[in-house]
Amino acid sequence: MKGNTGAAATAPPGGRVLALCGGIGGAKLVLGLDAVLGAGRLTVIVNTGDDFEHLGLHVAPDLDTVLYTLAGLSDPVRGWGRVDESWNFMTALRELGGEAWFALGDRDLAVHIERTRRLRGGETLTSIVADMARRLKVEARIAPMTDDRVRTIVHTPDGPMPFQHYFVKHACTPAVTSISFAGAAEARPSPVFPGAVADPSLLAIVICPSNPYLSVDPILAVPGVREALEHATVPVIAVSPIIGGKAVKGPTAKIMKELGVAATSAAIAEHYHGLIDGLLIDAADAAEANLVDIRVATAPTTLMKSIDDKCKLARIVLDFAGQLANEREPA
Ligand code: FO1
Repeated sequence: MKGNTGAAATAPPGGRVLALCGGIGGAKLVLGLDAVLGAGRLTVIVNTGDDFEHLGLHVAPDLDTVLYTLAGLSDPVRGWGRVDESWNFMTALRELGGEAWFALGDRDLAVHIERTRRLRGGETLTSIVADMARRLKVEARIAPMTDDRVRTIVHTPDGPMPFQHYFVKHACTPAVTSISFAGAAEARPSPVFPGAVADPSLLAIVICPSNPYLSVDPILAVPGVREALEHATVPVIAVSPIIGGKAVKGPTAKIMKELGVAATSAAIAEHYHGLIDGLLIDAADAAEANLVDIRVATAPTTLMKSIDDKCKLARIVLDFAGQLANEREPA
């Protein structure tokens, strides 16, 4: 909201929201935003730095997590993969001594096979995801951050590791010394992104409570994305993934400590400095609000267990965005 055009304050109630998202944690808020906004008002740009080629297939875990979550098909316990999954393929693969460290369920496999076939036929990831979402009756617009190849590399004392090797094969155990995004400098944003940012009915841009280092930074590393957020004419709001010094799930707090950063919401605000207008934090961290120089709102909880929790948090995010837009002086 750096341009002060007042766009969000005057936007019609039917305006749109653009969300930047990684996997499981971010997808929960995306589900709440979609439910609260109503049909077709949400665009989600998803991290593809976690994508990898495995068993000859193009696997896109964060895209699939968002797709399954919005389609009501995600496994509620694991958070990734499909509900009511069966594992015959993995059992048979293990019997053959195949590479079985990354679990591909039988139903999930269909998405990887179909996506790989279409990519090999020359279709873009943006087009494939849009079509799969339509077939699975998802009304939100889901797009990858880019159609180009960007791969998150986790640097550790044992050497560089492709993301899924660090995350799944090594269960996030190695210490992280730095993170890089191979191919990002040459990548272009998905064609969905410029249109979504420039949409005159856009109300807000939301950075979901995904891991800032592993899930959001790859999106911001695609040339043009960070700049678009910096110059956005609507409020840019992040939801902190940290509660009381801990991450709800995953290695966010561990990585922050390893990178020499305190695992606090104040440090999240610092990480997104110059990019966001407001940070939404959990009431447990309310004391940190004074430590940062951007607007902070507190939610009674940022934990999202039930659909009700997700909708409540989404409403708080949207109210916060509305407040920030209204507080601006007229152009
Ligand atoms: N996570 C795991 O911890 N173990 C797995 O075997 C695994 C398989 C898997 C298959 C498909 C998929 O879409 C996601 C999968 N994930 C698995 C989750 C994935 O590694 C993470 O969600 C992300 O990449 C981090 O956002």
